[in-house]
Amino acid sequence: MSYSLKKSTERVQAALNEFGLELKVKEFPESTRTAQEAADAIGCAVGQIAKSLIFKGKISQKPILIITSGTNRVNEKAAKEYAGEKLEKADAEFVLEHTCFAIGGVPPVGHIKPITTYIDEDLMQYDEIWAAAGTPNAVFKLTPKILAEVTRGSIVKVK
Ligand code: 5CA
Repeated sequence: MSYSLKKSTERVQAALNEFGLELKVKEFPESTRTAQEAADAIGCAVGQIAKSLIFKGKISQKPILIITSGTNRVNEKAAKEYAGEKLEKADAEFVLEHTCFAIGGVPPVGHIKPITTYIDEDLMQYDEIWAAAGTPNAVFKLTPKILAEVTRGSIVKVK
């Protein structure tokens, strides 16, 4: 099946399979659209939810992925230091265009093209974390170390 015809969760599972790490998408009957809802459905702390947020480089117009702990907000001033340019929040259309996933289910991997990625250092304290898997009711569990490996993300202070 072609990339675009597969269901969003299947595209994420296919991307995860390529890492050969037994990472499995889990679908919930409840919403996992927000970090709080995801934590409630899973039964974990909000901080253990890895939020995949897409920003747009003000100069380059390139997408940048910042994966934050569920309780943190991105400090856009600090982001300029590591990203090398000012970042603006991407709109829904930009997110879809550059990831092929809709807001509320954007995963940290499996995007249509590779995206420069930064990871919140606060995620590194947990034994396990959960990330969105393509839709607003699908997630997968992994370790922060594996997140850094599979995304090739740089670990930074986001807040
Ligand atoms: N599935 C959950 C938890 S794993 C999830 O994806 N959470 S999230 O935080 O990573 O994605 C939702 C985020 O999308 C929000 O935090 C918000 O920053 C962003 N967002 C929501 N609406 C918009 C919008 N209209 N434009 C741009 N970004 C938005």
